[in-house]
Amino acid sequence: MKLSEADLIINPDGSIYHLNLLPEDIADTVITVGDLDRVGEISKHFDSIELKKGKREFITHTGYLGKKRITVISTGIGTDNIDIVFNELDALVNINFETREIKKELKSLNIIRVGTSGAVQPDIPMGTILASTYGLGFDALMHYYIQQMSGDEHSLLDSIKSHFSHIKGIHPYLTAADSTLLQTIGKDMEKGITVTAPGFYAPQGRQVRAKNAVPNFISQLNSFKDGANRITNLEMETAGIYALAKTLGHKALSVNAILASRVKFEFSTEPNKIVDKAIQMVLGSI
Ligand code: R1P
Repeated sequence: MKLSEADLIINPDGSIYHLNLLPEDIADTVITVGDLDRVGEISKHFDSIELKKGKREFITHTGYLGKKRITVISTGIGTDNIDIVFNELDALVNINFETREIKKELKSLNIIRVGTSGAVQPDIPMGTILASTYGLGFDALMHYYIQQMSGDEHSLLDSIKSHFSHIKGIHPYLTAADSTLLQTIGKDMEKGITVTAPGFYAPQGRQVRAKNAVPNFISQLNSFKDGANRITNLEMETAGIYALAKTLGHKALSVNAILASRVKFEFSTEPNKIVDKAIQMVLGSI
């Protein structure tokens, strides 16, 4: 089937619409970050950088760490941007841009998020590096896609839905991390379920001036338990990354640098050091 020019927009120079990248520009291992400035903080560790490109908030550096070719790309904030980045990364490897047809042999990328996050459990201090066992989406992205779920994901999601059933308008979705990436890159990291929120303030339980509709949000998150599974942290991309990666046949892991404790009302005075620790752990095991 030939994809139309409106469904898949290719720029006149042959690059994909938002990311401004050509198919040959990306490696099979991709690190995603929210913050544009973090792209350089990662690529400065590369032995060589082959390209730097960008458009809007989507900055890309591709290079080599030893013999391994790696792409680092910024997504900006939120699962709406994850929709763009993941569909366009997938198109770059799995669609023939000449014929606009889906390739017969599909490629599976290894995608690792290095992002920041706040802990919701009292025993997870600032400075922790946490690998998300599951991404739990409180946003709406995956209501627009057909998601294939495993039996384990279904039963954990059922238990989560009943815990949060009294909160109006929340229809969560859930996806597990890629088990190989979790056991390798995530090996020495704290683990837990990461909640992906559709905002930073009230959707993450922050009370500033606008009145929150959901009281005690953080204690509702940290009181959930199902066997060994508990909710450990909050951020804004992981659930979309896990769910879209799996839907498109890619492997994903989200690594969270814990900058804040939401139960102790603390924010780190040295956030860059914590992010750097996460970067070192990922690059050391990639
Ligand atoms: C909010 O400040 C942003 O920080 C976190 C959240 O997921 C959100 O994107 O991650 P990044 O530091 O990777 O952007």
